[in-house]
Amino acid sequence: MAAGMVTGAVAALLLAASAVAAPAYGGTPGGGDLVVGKESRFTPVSEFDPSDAVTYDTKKVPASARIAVAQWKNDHGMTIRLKVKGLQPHRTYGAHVHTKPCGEKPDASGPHYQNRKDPRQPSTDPKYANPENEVWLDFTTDSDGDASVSSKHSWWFRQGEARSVVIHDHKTHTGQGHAGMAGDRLGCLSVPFKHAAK
Ligand SMILES: [Cu+2]
Repeated sequence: MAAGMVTGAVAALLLAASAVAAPAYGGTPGGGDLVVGKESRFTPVSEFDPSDAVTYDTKKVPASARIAVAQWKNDHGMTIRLKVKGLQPHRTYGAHVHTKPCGEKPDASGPHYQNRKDPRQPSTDPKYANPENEVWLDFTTDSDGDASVSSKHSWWFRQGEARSVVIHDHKTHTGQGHAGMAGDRLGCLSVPFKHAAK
């Protein structure tokens, strides 16, 4: 089951040490082994670099903001955590794991990763487009524009099919016909998520 936990203050503290990779991923949610950790500053599309986070809207996701994504392997499966720093304060954003890497165009990151794939794409059926079958990382920022959220799953990604985390304009919808939709794609970080490592 997916569980969203927002701990903005902790995110601010941990992300403050952004020059050093390790501290950003401390405080493992649920325990386990860190298998992927990536941290980056958002850069505008005009300076697009596949290794950095990109912002498609420098007002809602400022070019100075930061993002950190981590994946842990643990007894129940995996935990994905997203941390952001320096976004708009007291604002709710949608966020998900997507199937393709970020590109210069917001659509480059493709659809959401789904554990059980909806035969009908784009998927807006709540039976498939839900936070248990996909990885949803919606968050609300604190007064500094910081947030941290994690999502736990009993399954693992298929190899090469989970490639990015996308930040959207608003909270993710859940109703029939618009489930999984969260508005414009504001920013993106390509992440080399791991498949089941036995
Ligand atoms: Cu998305």
